[in-house]
Amino acid sequence: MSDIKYSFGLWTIGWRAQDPFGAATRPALDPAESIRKLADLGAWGFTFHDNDVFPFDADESARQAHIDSVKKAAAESGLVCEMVTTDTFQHPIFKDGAFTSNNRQVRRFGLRKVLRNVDLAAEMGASTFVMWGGREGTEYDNSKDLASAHARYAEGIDTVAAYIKSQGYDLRIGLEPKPNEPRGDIFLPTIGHAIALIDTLDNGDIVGLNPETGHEQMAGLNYTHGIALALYCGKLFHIDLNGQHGPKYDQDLVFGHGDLLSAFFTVDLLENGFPNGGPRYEGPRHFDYKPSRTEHLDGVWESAKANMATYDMLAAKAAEYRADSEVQAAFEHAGIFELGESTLAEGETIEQFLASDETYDVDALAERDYGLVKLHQLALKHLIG
Ligand code: 3MF
Ligand code: MG
Ligand code: MG
Ligand code: MG
Repeated sequence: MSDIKYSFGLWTIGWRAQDPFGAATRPALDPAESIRKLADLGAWGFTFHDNDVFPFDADESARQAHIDSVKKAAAESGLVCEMVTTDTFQHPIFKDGAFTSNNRQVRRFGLRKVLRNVDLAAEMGASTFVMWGGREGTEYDNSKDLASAHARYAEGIDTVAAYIKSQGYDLRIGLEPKPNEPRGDIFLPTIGHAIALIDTLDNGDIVGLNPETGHEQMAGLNYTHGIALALYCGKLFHIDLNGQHGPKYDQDLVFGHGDLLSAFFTVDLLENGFPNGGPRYEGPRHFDYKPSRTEHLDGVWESAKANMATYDMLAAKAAEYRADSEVQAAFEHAGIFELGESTLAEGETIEQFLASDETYDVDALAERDYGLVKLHQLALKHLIG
């Protein structure tokens, strides 16, 4: 196993494989046992929703007993609690949303649940607090005043961020976009939508993104492009890696078991950065996948290992790809390094630019061959050759 910091949500391996058409196919796992098992398999960290660890209706002593059991397993196994998130989607009270429910009492209840969980995240030593608003959305476009819904969403996120600051917690919020499922349309459906809303917040400096591979691909989008934009904007706070085959239901396959080429370029970006330098992702390589419903407990742990093994293999391939002088020459030929040069010269004003008598050989420029197919074939050669 490499020294890459891999992390898993307790709800991933803990998923009992119930779906809209069938009952669970696996028994419940004890969170503390899962933590020990993940540590044995070589993972570095874990993450959880409040209700992955204690039930929604747990009384104070039961809640504390569950938390203590997880803390003990973490301390004994050395597995790091790096992110905590809140379940605002399972209980029927959230059927019309938490922060964006039309019902103000539901919104106040949801906010209280999230703030309580911020305290728990800080207590657990997590550095990221993820917010996936799975029920924030609609089935019908006339279900809500859509401006008020976005205002309430922004208000909720800003309130949580303000609370984190007021308590002096070392936590940043990662919003997780998803286009649909369980709602027909979920608010903040993509990375770009979330970045736009963050820009309107008073406390947006500690609010960023937790993009999930499959969620962007469900929207027909390119995950690597999405996390590149988030990095460029200084907003890639955390990631949910998994596999997906294009726009359909949220498959949550093992990382690389969906679009493998896309997974290769995701790993290449995460491990090797942009060819011309720039911001790097420093957080854990976190998996949010589901062991398929066909698998029993052996398959659960095999699939957990498969995420890490696939990432390791892709990281090794991506390192060879970047180190290959033929690839670097193809980068040069393609103009990838030239794209790192600013279009206007340093200090050149718009007036100077417009006044210059620079001419362009339009025919020659139009005939330029970028060699991008050759470059891509080199990537493919490194991936599967
Ligand atoms: C749903 C998800 C969520 C989020 C989680 C926070 C249940 O499609 O991806 O998992 O990832 O709520 O990380
Ligand atoms: Mg998913
Ligand atoms: Mg998901
Ligand atoms: Mg996720």
